[in-house]
Amino acid sequence: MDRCPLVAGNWKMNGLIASLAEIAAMGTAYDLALKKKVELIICPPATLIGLALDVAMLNGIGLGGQDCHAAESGAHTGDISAEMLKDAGATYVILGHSERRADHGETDNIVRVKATAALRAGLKPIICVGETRHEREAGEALSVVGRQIEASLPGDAPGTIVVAYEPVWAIGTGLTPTLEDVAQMHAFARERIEARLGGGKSEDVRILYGGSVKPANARELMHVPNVDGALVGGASLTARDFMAIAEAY
Ligand code: G2H
Repeated sequence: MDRCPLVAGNWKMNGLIASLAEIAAMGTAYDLALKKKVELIICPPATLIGLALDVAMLNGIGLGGQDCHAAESGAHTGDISAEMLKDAGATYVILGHSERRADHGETDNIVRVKATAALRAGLKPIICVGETRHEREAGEALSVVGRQIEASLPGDAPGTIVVAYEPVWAIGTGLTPTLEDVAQMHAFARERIEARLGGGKSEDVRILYGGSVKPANARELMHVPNVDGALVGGASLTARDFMAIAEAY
């Protein structure tokens, strides 16, 4: 199965207008040879999506949101709908990131409803799953991730969804699982995605690894079977590090 790798930068709550210069520098380094090998997107704060559109599109870099509301519009102060992200120029949206699950009480059910809204708006959802340190130490990593996949993915999702496996204990900590653990989890995740979607559709779903991806570990992580790219946080904030990760392909 030919799945084009995706390297997605999650800027989280970082980035001011001056940071657009980093996207411009990424675009300069995203040459034709690299474009043939890997798809790049940046998910900046929503305040920057519209402003980043010209420079990103000019250079073939896609844009994504970091969350969306399940409703199309309405009385939801402070929220942004999938339609609004799409209107601003996004083509992807990250959903169910562990920071959203922890800080905003997002459940698998909420994530699934948001993913359905994103698909309806024409966005590709990047649905995040991953176990906590406590769950891994208790031997529950596979069952937790299996349950999250079952409950967070819309059952009738077309092949445009992306799943990101992000062990919570690896996020922003500099820690990463062993390559064997990553291989085991990604193979398991594809099985569970197939059980959820059926009809061989899991073969079209890209499964990203996320959690302390940096230039120094990108190459080994990206060549693990069933790893179809990376969701990168801290190392996506500068063109130098993000492009070094993209070059790992
Ligand atoms: C995990 C990741 C990006 P970092 O949250 O989604 O962040 O690469 O900083 O661990």
